[in-house]
Amino acid sequence: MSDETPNSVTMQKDGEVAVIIVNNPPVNALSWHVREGLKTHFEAALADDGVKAIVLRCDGATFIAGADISEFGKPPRGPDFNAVLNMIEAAAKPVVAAIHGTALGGGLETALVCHYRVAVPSAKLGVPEVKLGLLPGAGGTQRLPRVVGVEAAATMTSLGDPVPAPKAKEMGLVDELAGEDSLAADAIAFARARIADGPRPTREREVFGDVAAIEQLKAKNAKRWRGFEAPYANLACVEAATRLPFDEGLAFERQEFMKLMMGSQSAAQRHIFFAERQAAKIDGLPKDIKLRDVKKVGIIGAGTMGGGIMMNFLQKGIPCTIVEMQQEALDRGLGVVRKNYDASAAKGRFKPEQVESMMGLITPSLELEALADCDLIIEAVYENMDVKKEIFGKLDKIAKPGAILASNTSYLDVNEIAASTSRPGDVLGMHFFSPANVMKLLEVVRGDKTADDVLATAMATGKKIGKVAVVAGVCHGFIGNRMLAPRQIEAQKLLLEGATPAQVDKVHVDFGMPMGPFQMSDLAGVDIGWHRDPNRIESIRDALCAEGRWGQKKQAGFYDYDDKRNPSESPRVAEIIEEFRQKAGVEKREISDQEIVERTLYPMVNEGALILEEGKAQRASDIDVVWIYGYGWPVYRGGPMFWAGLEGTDKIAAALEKHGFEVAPLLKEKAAAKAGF
Ligand code: 3H9
Repeated sequence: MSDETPNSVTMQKDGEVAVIIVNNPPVNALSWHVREGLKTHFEAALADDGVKAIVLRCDGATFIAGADISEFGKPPRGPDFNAVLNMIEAAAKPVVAAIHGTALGGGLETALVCHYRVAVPSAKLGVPEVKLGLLPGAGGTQRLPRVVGVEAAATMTSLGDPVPAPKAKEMGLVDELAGEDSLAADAIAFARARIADGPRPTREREVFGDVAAIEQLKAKNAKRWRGFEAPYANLACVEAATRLPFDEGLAFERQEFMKLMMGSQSAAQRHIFFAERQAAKIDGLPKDIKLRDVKKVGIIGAGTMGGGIMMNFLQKGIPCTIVEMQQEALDRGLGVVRKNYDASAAKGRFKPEQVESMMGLITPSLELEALADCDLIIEAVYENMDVKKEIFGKLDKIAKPGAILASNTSYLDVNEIAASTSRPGDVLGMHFFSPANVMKLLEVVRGDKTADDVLATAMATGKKIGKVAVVAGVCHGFIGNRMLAPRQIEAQKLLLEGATPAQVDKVHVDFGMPMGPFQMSDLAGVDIGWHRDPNRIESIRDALCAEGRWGQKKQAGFYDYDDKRNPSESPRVAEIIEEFRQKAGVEKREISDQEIVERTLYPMVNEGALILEEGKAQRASDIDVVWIYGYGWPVYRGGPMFWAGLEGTDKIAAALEKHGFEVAPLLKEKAAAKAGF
């Protein structure tokens, strides 16, 4: 080891047991110096005749949480990981992994070359590489089926969800559960007791279980895995383990790992891993800023949004007061919340008593005055500036000093709302996405006068309720909806020129989106934001609305729907489009799928560039996070701004110019440099 090598691995001795300890905060990732330290200390322990057994454990919050993802794509440094693992597995003395926190990815692979595993009950073990577009590339796909069998190995690798230690014990992945506070001592005692048994190399064990489980997993998850490469590569490796000798299986795994590692999907998924964590950081704010307490939350409006927002807080045990104007609306809203919880309970997600205790946290009221003791009040009434200003004006007189006043507006000017109070520093936007209890995105909209601690508290609150929170600046539609607008406008123009709703939607679904612009419009309601004058018909959408084609809820929108909401192409919509085409004097022509991409997806990148230029998003990766978690942008394409880099910003700028768009200066700059965002 060189002098500047961090001392991230150390060794202690307890009689005949050597204890090798990893300490590489924050998550004990397998950085180059950890691999080097493991090699050095295992070699020393193996060479020491006084050592009869070895324990591997970690200091800090967790066992090894995986390879160091920040090293991926950089020139290799330090010893090869597989070589280190093979050395540990070949040890002539029993090696015991002592696991707390999370043993993930390369961390579990390290535990799998140890001959035995001891874990505290709160530990979790898993191979989440698939979520990074990868597979366990250090023998995980070959060793797991030898320890837990084909079905469990296939499930763990292809889904990537960790297994709690007690379940891992049942599966044979953990040999013994240790005391929650006595892992170090228990592992040493366990190792001492294994001296007589000797080593148990995993590679020498037989693969067991039924390979049919792999096909069953594929069938069950076909929808979830649409477009993804990694789940299938994981399964191919587990399948290979059933028929290839260990070393050949390892070579196959290596080859598949490298394919994924070099591909764009994993690059995109790794980008999102870091982007999601980066989004939580607020530029220019001290990390240790004092947050305000949020112990009680007020919600104004018991509609779909208000009820959905409240559910997030109830699930975290935070009491909520919910206010509506009419008893009937309040009852209806609470009824929906209960129905949702009962449905979740029926699926086993909650116990019936949990539902009761969550419902018990609600204080319903018809008076805004009931919000006087709330620390955070979220207004979720319909989109009307006058109504919102009136509510905030009243709240100003009711809310206690220091309470945070948030609007769930999806478009409106948060500064104007804040100006209707005498405390604009306490006001900001908290824009949830529908269904608010399910969608992970939260846009936290920072007004010109929003106080730093208010912003930081809203971001931390978002995290607490399981959301991925992103800071947005005040502008029409903030980040997500602002970028949606040019896409929807262009999609309508394409209809006039000759495309059909089904063609446009198919291009988006093939791209990996959960639905296309017209399917989305039908689901959300074609009438949202409509002027409601059936005689004023200025667009295809106006014509649809005037005929009551308001989307799925009316069984008619851009598509026709049957009783089960199955869509079919609508002859009436085709007629409406044709009428409009003639009126507008537009000649019908063949529209290529590529043109649909260029005119609906490229303008989103352009709008994203404007958002960045104007400082309405802190960074390009925040925009990606918004689209992944708010709109279902395929994670394997990394979000629109990351995708722009893959697609080529020069290609995008040129196509936008060709189609008559004004290209954002930042996009032009990136295009000239052939750079991504
Ligand atoms: C792998 O192992 C491939 C192998 O098969 C080998 C093939 C040859 N590397 O999430 P947090 C950072 S692939 C580098 O906020 P938590 C993270 O960015 C890997 N950095 O904490 C953050 O940094 P910052 C398989 C990492 O307590 C900080 O640590 N393993 C890594 O909520 C704290 O993270 C995985 O996929 C890493 N591996 O959750 C596990 N992990 O403070 C990925 C974290 O600067 N990690 N960081 O923002 C996790 O799932 C969670 O981090 C964990 C802790 C559950 C461990």
